Amino acid sequence: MRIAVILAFFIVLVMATSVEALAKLEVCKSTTGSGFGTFSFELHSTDNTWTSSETIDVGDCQVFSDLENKEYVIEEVGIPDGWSFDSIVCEPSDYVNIEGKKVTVDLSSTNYVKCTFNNIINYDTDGDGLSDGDEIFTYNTDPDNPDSDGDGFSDGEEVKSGTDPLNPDSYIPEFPSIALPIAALFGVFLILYRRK
Ligand SMILES: [Ca+2]
Ligand SMILES: [Ca+2]
Ligand SMILES: [Ca+2]
Repeated sequence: MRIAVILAFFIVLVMATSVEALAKLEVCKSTTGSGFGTFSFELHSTDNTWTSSETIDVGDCQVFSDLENKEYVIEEVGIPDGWSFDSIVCEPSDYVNIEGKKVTVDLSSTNYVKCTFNNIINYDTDGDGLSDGDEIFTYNTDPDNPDSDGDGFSDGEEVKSGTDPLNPDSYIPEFPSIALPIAALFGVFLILYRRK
């Protein structure tokens, strides 16, 4: 009788340990530079028995729980205008393989991995040398107009030279760029004239 009880105990123990624990995957969205945006992700197990697609807003996380202990791929597929991809950081980092905008996570060795996809706001729509994000959030200039104050100098040039890109009375002095070559030419002519 006692042997049967011990045997039953071991059978139950073996059955309990052979049941795989379910795993959890957390995908988070961080950014460099403030702004709003909704980013799209495609997820699937490498054997394609499980697939999902999600959109995640800036600053949010999405948890996928009750996953089988196998390998999963997460890929950022939709990046809104004005943003570009920056990096992926996963914790723990031992069970992941990052390739560009895609990460393969091995949930057969661990039950939980959190991956944070970082995007950077840096698209320069009007080509003035300032990113849309910098124009909107830092300089208050127009991301669709290379010369917001219409003074003939681009927003990028003005920021670089320290003049106000929103004030047409604040512009880059033309004296050094034009006066110096004219003075040099004048000097050359004067020398040539005196030699005659
Ligand atoms: Ca710009
Ligand atoms: Ca601009
Ligand atoms: Ca300007």
